[in-house]
Amino acid sequence: MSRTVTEPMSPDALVGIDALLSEEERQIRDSVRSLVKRRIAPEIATWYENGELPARELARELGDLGLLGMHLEGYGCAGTSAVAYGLACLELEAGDSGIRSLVSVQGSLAMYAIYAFGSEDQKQQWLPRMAAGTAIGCFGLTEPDHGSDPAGMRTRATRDGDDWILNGAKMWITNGSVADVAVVWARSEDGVRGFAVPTDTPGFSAHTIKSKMSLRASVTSELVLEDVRLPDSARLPGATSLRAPLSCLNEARFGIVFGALGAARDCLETALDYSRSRRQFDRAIAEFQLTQQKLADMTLEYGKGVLLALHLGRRKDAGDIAGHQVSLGKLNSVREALTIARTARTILGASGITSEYPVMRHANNLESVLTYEGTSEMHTLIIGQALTGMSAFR
Ligand code: TGC
Ligand code: FAD
Repeated sequence: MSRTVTEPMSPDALVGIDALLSEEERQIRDSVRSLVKRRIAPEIATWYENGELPARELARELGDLGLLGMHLEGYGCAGTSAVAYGLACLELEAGDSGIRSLVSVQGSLAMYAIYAFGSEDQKQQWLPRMAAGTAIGCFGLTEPDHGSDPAGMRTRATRDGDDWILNGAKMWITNGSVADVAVVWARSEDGVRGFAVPTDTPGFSAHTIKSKMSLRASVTSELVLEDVRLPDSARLPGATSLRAPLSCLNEARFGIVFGALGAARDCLETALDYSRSRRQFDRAIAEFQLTQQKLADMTLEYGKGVLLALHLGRRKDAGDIAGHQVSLGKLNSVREALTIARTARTILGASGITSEYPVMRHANNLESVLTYEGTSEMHTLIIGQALTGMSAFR
C-alpha cells in the first residue's frame, strides 16, 4: 500500500515560481509549454533516434507564435521582455535542447547580430523573414582549430575592389545546412568583421555533421567558404572587432541560463512521476528516503537555478547586466541540469537509458550545452577574471 499523506506538489509549485512572474510572463510560458506538449513531445524521440529535425517546418510554426527574435523590437519581432524570452527558452528546452538551439541561434545569434550591427537595409532584408521563420539564419564563429579562442580565427576577408572575398571554414554550426543566411565572422586587415552571407552565394557550402551522440534533433554543420565574393553591403557595418560576436554570445548564453533548467525540470518531473508508480519491495520507490533525498536535492538545485535566472533576467530587462553575470547563470544552470539529469536517470533504473523516457536524451544533449556558447571552463575563468582582475586564459 502506498502511504500518501499529503497531496504531492510539482517542483515549480514547491519553489513558488508563479508568484515571481507577471500575468503576461505566465501566459507566454504557458503557451510555449502547450506548443511543446502538442508539437514537440509526441515526435521528439523519433526525431532524436533518426538524427533529424524538420527545421524549416518548425521555424515557420515557431515564427507564427512570435518566438523568433522575440526579445527584439520592430522588424516583425515581438519585443517581449528578456524574462519572457528566457521562460520561452526554458519551455522549449523542456522539449529538447535542439529545439531551443534552433530558436537561440535564429534569434539571439543570427538575428541579433544583424539587429545590433547591421545596416538598415540588412535589417529590412533579413529580419522580418527571419522573425516569421521563412528565412533561417546561422552564426559561424567557431573554426576547426579555434573554438574557445575565437581570437585566433583563420577565416579571412580580403578586399578586392569594392568587394570582399571570404576564405576559410567554420565548424559545429547550428542550423548551418538549412540556413538562408550565414552570419560569418572573419579576420580582415583591420580586425574581425562580420558578414551576412546569403547561403546561395557561389563558393559557400554547408555540410551536415552526422556522427553526433548529442543534440541529435538539431542540424549541426561545417561551413566552407571558397572565394566567396560579397559586396561591401553584406558586411555588418557596426561590427568592428571581436567585441561584436562576443556581444551576440551574451544574448544566446542568456537563453541557455533559462533553457537548461527546462531540460532539468523535465528530468525531475519524469523521475518524480516514475518514483510514485514504480514499486519495489512492495512499496513505491518514492517512499524510500534515498529516493526522496534525490528528489529534494534536484528540486533545490532547480529552484536555486530558476531564482538566479530570474534575477539575471530582471537585471537584463533593467539594461544592467554584465557578461560575467551571464556566465554565472550559464555555468550554474547547465552544470546543475546535468547533475539533475544523471540523478533522475538513476531513479528510473534501467528504463532511464531508453528513449521511452526523455532523461537520457536530455543528459546527452546537456553535454553539448555544457560545451557550446563557452565551455564550463571558459565561464569559470570569466568569473575568475572578474573576481581577481587576473586573466587565466593565456
Ligand atoms: P577579450 O580580449 O577578453 O575581448 C575582446 C573584446 O571583446 C569584449 N568582450 C565582450 N563584449 C561583450 N560581451 C562579452 N561577453 C565579451 N567578452 C569580451 C572585450 O571587452 C574586448 O573588447 P575591446 O573593445 O576591448 O576589444 O577576448 P579574448 O580573446 O581574451 O577571449 C575572451 C574569451 C575567452 C572569454 C572569449 O573568447 C570567449 O568567450 N570564448 C568562448 C567562445 C564561445 O563561447 N564560442 C561560442 C560560439 S557560438 C556557439 O557556441 C553557438 S551554440 C548555439 C546553440 O546551438 O544554441
Ligand atoms: P576547445 O576550445 O578545443 O576546448 C577543449 C577543452 O579545452 C575544453 O574543455 C575547454 O574548456 C578546454 N580549454 C580550452 N582553453 C582553455 C583554457 N584557456 N583554460 C582551461 N581550459 C581550456 N559554434 C558556433 O560558432 N556556432 C554555432 O552555431 C555552434 N553550434 C554548436 C552546436 C553544437 C552541438 C556544438 C557541440 C558546438 C557548437 N558550436 C558552435 C561550437 C562551440 O561553441 C565550441 O564547441 C566551443 O566554443 C568549444 O570549442 P571546441 O569544441 O573547439 O573546444
